[in-house]
Amino acid sequence: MRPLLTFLFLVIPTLALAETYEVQMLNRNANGSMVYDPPYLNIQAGDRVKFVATRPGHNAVSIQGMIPDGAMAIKGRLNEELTVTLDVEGLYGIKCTPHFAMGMVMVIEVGAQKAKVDDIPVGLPERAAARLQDYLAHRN
Ligand SMILES: [Cu+2]
Repeated sequence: MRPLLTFLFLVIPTLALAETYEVQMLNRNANGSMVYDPPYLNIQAGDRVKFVATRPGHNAVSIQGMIPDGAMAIKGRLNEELTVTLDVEGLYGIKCTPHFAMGMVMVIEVGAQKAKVDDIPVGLPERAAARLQDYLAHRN
């Protein structure tokens, strides 16, 4: 009996607390054009992120160098609604393949908010890098 109870106490809170966060993929909002909304998320390990193809022509793909060690890269197809479970803590950078150069990127921090601007890889398109820096600087 005791091991079963221990198991239930460990597993049930995790299942009950896992949340799904929706991110819209948009051509435009009040923050500009070619944007994820919201552009920044701070979630807990085990939570899910659902990329909603609100407008056509977008996707959600991991930015190289912005995937935590041991985490799977995110690879969404164009126009596809994609739900991912993020189990590994750390910093995730997401880009829209066709609009990367226009700055269509977002940041997800799983666990503690400890990413720094220095964690953004060098060599990204200028507008993408600028938005990533802005999102990290203005998180709350
Ligand atoms: Cu796009």
